[in-house]
Amino acid sequence: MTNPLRRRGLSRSLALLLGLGCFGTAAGQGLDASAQKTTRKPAPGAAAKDRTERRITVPVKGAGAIELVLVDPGSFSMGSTVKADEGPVRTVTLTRGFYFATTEVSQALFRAVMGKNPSQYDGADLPAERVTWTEANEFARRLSASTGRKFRLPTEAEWEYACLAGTEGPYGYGSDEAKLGAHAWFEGNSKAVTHPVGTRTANKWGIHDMHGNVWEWCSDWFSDQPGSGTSTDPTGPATGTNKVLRGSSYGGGVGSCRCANRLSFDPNERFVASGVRVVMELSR
Ligand SMILES: [Ca+2]
Repeated sequence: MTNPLRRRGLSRSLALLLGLGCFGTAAGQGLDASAQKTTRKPAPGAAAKDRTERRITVPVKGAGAIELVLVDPGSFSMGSTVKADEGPVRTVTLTRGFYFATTEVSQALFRAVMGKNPSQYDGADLPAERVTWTEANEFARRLSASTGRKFRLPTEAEWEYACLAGTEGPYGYGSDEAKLGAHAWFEGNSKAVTHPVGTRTANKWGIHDMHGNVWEWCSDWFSDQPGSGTSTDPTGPATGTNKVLRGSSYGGGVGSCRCANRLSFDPNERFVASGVRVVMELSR
């Protein structure tokens, strides 16, 4: 029997790759709607080494190392009123610090850990793409096993917090759509292909490519009603049909690249522009 989600996913993949539809390019979209604010605190509960090292590299056999930056606990305004599934804007508190990879997972790193590379565009320093959520989750599990550290996919809240990087959004550098090309490979400059990870300007927390290049899987099940009021360390619904993707891709427009924008696919869908980003938990 044909899975209707897969059928729908294929057509959505094509639309998204071309920057069409509701994920598209409406100028001015969302510039005043999010009003995100962020406060940060020192990371409690972390081992002394993790509290002091803001940027670390973890060696990975066969792929050099993975670089991460420390993201401190804090509160921020999550979501926007631009699209129904992004709102309402609510206060989210993350009580634990975590390390966040400074780039998307490259194909060299993905191949070293997984022994395969599903990507359409071939290049060791290009982001791994056409990765299913199930594969992305397994990547994090194997990376943990081989390094002795705890890697996992980010929650939606962690991802959006790291994307905003203390700004009020809707982008991690502020609100000027004309500046997006300095920070993102998107439909305006990508020439419809992926580009080497970490080659656009990082956000204020030292993180690259949160806008564009490839979409990034999160651990949460998707809900079109992502909560309201306040929440602490949210992890999404207990069950669901689709998993969340964030950040848009080389085919996305300026509206699609907003920090609050959301997309979802079946966890076994091999979406054309789906990549991987990992977080690493602090040692205790
Ligand atoms: Ca990205």
